[in-house]
Amino acid sequence: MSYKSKFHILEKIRLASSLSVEEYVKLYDPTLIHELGAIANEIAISKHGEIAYYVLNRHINPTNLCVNRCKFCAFSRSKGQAGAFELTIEEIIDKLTSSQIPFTELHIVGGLHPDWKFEHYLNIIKVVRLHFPNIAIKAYSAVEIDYMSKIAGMDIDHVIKSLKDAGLDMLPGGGAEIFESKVRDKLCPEKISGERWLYIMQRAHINGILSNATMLYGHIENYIDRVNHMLKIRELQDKTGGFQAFIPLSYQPINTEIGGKWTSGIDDLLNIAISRIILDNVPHIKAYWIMLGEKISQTALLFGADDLDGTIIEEKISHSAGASSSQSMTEDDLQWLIKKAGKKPVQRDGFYRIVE
Ligand code: V47
Ligand code: SF4
Repeated sequence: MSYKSKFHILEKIRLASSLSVEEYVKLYDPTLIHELGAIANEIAISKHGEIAYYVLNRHINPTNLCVNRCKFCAFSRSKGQAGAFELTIEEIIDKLTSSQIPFTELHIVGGLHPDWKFEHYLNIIKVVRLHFPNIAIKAYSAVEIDYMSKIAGMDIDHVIKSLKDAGLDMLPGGGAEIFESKVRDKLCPEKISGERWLYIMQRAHINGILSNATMLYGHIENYIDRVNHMLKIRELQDKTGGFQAFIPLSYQPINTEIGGKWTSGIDDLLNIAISRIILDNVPHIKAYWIMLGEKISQTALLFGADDLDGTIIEEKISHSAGASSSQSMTEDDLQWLIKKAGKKPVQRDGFYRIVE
């Protein structure tokens, strides 16, 4: 890109003007990383001051049995395959009650189990809520919600309302992958379409359930696919305002059917900065340290991210695919990473309320 055209595009971003898809795509240029990082950091500061959030949270996966077998997923198994697991509700509660960390947010996602009924998915939420009345329960991706509506023969609104009555607070942002159907058909042909994912999120927001949004990048997509993906999230956010955070998920290639390479640090940071710029209507950009690694996610706090996520405790999805980060971080570690990025660590709960 010529100096003139770089200058012109950066000037437009500084004036908070929207760019065309082609112009956003041009931002994926390593020579722009300093300027984009500085602009994205300014946007984050204008929204959150010098704060960077972390949360005491826990992940749990009730099962890795899945009737979809996405080609980037090293976590899922078919029935009878080595490594397949399904936790009983008692086992889930045992794991949760034996956690050392007093978590305020619980993240529950898993596979599309071939035999479980909707009532089982519902009971998991009911029993967890009974044992943990005060935590935020963030459970079931849009893909799981769609599956529940199929196995229960219920419409999406009915599924969401039943889960909400059982104690669900919000939906995680998984399953979005890349909306572009040409890519999606190659990555995960059995998965719901991008349009369906957006529809389910819209219904969740309308029914009072907030959610996150993700984008899986660094596999076979191109920059146009990434930009279009984020623009679709921005468009829905303009209508509902229901997305709390955007989380770019860097592809982990080990043990997957499509294989491929790890993302580069430069791509990770550019992507964080560009997402902060495009998604100016989404409050938070999460640098998910589990996938980005501790050092890149810390650096991302100066590139537009304002949330490191949390203690996690147990992570299976990206570690099945070779993630080399640890599975858990202490509160001290999270605070240290944030402070060393020159930001003020603030503990949040699932709704981004400050925990005193
Ligand atoms: O939907 C699967 C992704 C997602 C791989 O909402 C992979 O707060 C990288 O959505 N490499 C689940 N990614 C994780 C997720 C999430 C994580 C943390 C926080 C939140 C939130 C949501 O993981 C899946 C899929 O997109 N995934 N395989 C892989 N090999
Ligand atoms: Fe199943 Fe989700 Fe893995 Fe796809 S990404 S195979 S839907 S667990």
